[in-house]
Amino acid sequence: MTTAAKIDPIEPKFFKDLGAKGVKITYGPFAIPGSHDPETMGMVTNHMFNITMPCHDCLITGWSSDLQFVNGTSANANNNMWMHHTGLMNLNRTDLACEHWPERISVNGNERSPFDFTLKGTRKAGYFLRAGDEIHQTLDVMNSATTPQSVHLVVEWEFLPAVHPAFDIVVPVWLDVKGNCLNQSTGILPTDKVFTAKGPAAGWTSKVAGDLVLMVPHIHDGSTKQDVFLDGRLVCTNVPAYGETAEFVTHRAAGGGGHDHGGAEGGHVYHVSSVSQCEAVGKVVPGSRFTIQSAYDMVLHEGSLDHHGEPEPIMAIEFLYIARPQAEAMKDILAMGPGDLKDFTDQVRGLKTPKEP
Ligand SMILES: [Cu+2]
Repeated sequence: MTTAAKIDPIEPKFFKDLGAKGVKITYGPFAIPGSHDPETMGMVTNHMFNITMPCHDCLITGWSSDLQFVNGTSANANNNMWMHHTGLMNLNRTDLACEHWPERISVNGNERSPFDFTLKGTRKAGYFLRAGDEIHQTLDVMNSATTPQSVHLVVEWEFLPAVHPAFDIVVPVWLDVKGNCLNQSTGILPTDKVFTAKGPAAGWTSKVAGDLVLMVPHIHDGSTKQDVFLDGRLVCTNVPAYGETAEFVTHRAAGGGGHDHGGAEGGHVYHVSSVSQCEAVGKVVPGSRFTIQSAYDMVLHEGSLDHHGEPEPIMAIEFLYIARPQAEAMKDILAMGPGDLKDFTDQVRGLKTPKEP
């Protein structure tokens, strides 16, 4: 499916002196049925192939994503629209953590984490987008209202239109408590309230060298903190904030159910509104081993319910962004073939038995 997109120039924030540009790309619209729709229950997954990107043969230096109603106002939990998940993959490359899959570039949820590989213009690093690369975007939207609502996904991209020789090339790594190919059990039951989910002890071991410039987590409501270890040493703790603005606060309806993320009592429910990131974490060398653990407390912070009103499975993902020396990174990237998208999607949908990584 090709999705219509509208492109508007915006002012770049960083590296204007090096010719950086900004664009706002509006994807959609996406019509989401109401929560009483028997087929979808208001949860729709959109798979967008070969999405409109800001540039090609260029460096993507950062982006931020928002869900907006078609009139341009913000669509968020307070008006029953959830950017439940959005994920980017490069179909023309293979993944560093799960090598038969396409390269997973990022994952995000309603926390709407920004991505900035330049650390506010202090670090020359960007993601190389090659001419011909096809970027696949998954967008899960959840409508917890009983009436249908239509939204756009609005992404503000920042980029250098050509590959600047002074920039390192950022490569993404998906670290997950479930394992490198999502194939380990966390041992966490939906009824567990307070727990620490631990990823496999083997973790992910790097074959490349570079600087770990940025770490961006994705967790769900109930998270209290997520820790990442390098060779057994704690190098990053991500802490979520809840309900920082009214957009991220919902009200429990008496006897509410469905998507309302609440029980029978009245009151406010505070949802994850941002999660702290880790920057300029340090050097990565071949053999560097990363492991992850993620703490949840559903007593302190009410967990999310799925569209059947059941406790939603937790997630505990950390994206590692490693800035590699340009020549080495380019050589590896140009040698990569496409990944197996079907293998990835079949596993995410639970249609197949996982392969070992
Ligand atoms: Cu998630």
